[in-house]
Amino acid sequence: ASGQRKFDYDLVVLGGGSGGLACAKEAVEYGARVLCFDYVTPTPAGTKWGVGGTCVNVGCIPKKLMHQASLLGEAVHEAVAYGWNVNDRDIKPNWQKLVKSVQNHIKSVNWVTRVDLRDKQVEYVNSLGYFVDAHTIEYKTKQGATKQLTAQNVVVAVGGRPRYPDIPGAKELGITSDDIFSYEKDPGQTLVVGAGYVGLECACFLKGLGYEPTVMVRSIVLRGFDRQMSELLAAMMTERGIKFLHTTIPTAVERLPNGRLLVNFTNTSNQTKGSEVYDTVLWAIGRKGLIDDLNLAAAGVQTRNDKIIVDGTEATSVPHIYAVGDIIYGRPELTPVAILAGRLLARRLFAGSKQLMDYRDVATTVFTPLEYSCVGMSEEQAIETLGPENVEVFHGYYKPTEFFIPQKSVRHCYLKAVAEVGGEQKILGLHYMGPVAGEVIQGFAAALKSGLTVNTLLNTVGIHPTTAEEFTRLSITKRSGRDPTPAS
Ligand code: FAD
Ligand code: NA7
Repeated sequence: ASGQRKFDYDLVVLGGGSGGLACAKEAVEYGARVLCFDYVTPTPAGTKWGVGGTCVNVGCIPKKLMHQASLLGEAVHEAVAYGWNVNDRDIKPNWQKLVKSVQNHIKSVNWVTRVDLRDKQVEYVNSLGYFVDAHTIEYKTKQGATKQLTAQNVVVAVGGRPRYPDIPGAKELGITSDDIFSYEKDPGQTLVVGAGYVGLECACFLKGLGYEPTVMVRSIVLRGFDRQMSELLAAMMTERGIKFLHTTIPTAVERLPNGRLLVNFTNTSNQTKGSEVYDTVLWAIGRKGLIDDLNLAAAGVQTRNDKIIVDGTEATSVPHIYAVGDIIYGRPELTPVAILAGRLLARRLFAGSKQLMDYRDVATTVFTPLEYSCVGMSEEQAIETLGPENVEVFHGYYKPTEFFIPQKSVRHCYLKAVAEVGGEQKILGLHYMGPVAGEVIQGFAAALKSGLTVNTLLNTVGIHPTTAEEFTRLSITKRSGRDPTPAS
């Protein structure tokens, strides 16, 4: 009944990132008429990028490529121990060349995304969309005209952007993860402010590429993650030569006549003031949800802090307006979470599905040189939920076979399983620090979601020689007090 349609579109998606694109593309599969807005406001340093959102342009993808570049630098040195004849021992990366390769890949993904949208007949508008009322979205065309369109359903998937501290020089002189992956200058000596996973990952790939990063930590590293694993990770980073300024906050940044950046800071534990000179200052102090441009009040959508409140169906306070991805209050900020939530929402809206997004037990990885991956509860969460007497922790250090020949430090390869004490000893959380952690934990995440127990884990025959097999031979409990370090 096309002539009778009340709205221009069945679905308008605000934000063409991981969640928005997944939702839009799934919705057209079921015959919905879909339009997707995506617009990137340039950073204070002037960086901008194409369609696809954070993950593709300034998140997961360039981060993983730079992580890989840094691991390869390490591998070249190890290759010598393995008998490779590497003639030029002064092995150095070329930052500009790396950035170009990374950006070329991103541009190809932008291109494929646009072609995909065209093929699937998702209408794409490269403008900032905002509400006029609960069913009407307004935007400006490239020519400056103001246009409006109506939608039966709206999905807000606008994601977030890095925060800047409110101190002199922050925006003018500092950069963020939005700039670093396309940064034209060698970053040089870099101060990374913030010790969440973004800050640690950036510091690690910079170190691997030969720069001298310092991480400024306001309170603790990796708030929200398992404490023991986080401390182990920081110790591993320190051992690799990454400097930490603990309990320190920046107070001002100024440019010196020689072009370098003078950062003033205060150590909050003893109130001493200090300063240091760097080539680059990278803010990694968390992200802000992009609600300011949306005019949400006109639609009646409720927010908390800078995020949108949704129920178990991703519906906001206005029933036909939904939100998915990083913009949702209180959910994991990860690409696969945004994608699955977007896809399931489209199926519920247009294919009669009832399946809800399950935000529990989402696995994640911190891409530091020895990677850290986990799924389920941290040791602290388990103890808080069940009480210390009801939690058993199996743990062990291990030596990856491939570490022996280059005589790599094995002290930080560690894993643990957090389990219930009684009954079938259900596993509540798995934590792993070592090579290719994400690849190791992904399969175990499916097992954990299926109700994995200690018995099943220990009855699983490992694949030898891998690092993942260590999970099948965890025998030492923390409670036993036995040394979890292997004998040789
Ligand atoms: P986004 O992907 O941010 O997309 C939102 C889009 O909407 C953006 O393009 C934005 O410009 C646009 N937009 C905003 N407002 C409007 C508007 N009013 N109108 C039109 N368009 C608008 N996740 C992982 O799973 N693994 C990782 O390894 C990982 N690494 C990361 C590394 C970094 C450095 C960062 C910053 C993030 C990383 N993430 C990672 C997180 C991941 O990128 C996000 O969780 C994911 O991109 C969120 O998707 P989204 O759809 O919610 O939003
Ligand atoms: P996070 O995980 O929010 O981490 C931000 C880090 O920056 C954290 O260590 C904070 O310390 C620190 N921080 C925050 N504000 C400041 C100021 N003003 N000065 C100095 N240091 C500060 O953000 P990420 O960008 O790493 O990750 C983004 C999201 O992805 C995150 O929300 C996760 O859910 C997933 P604190 O511990 O608060 O003292």
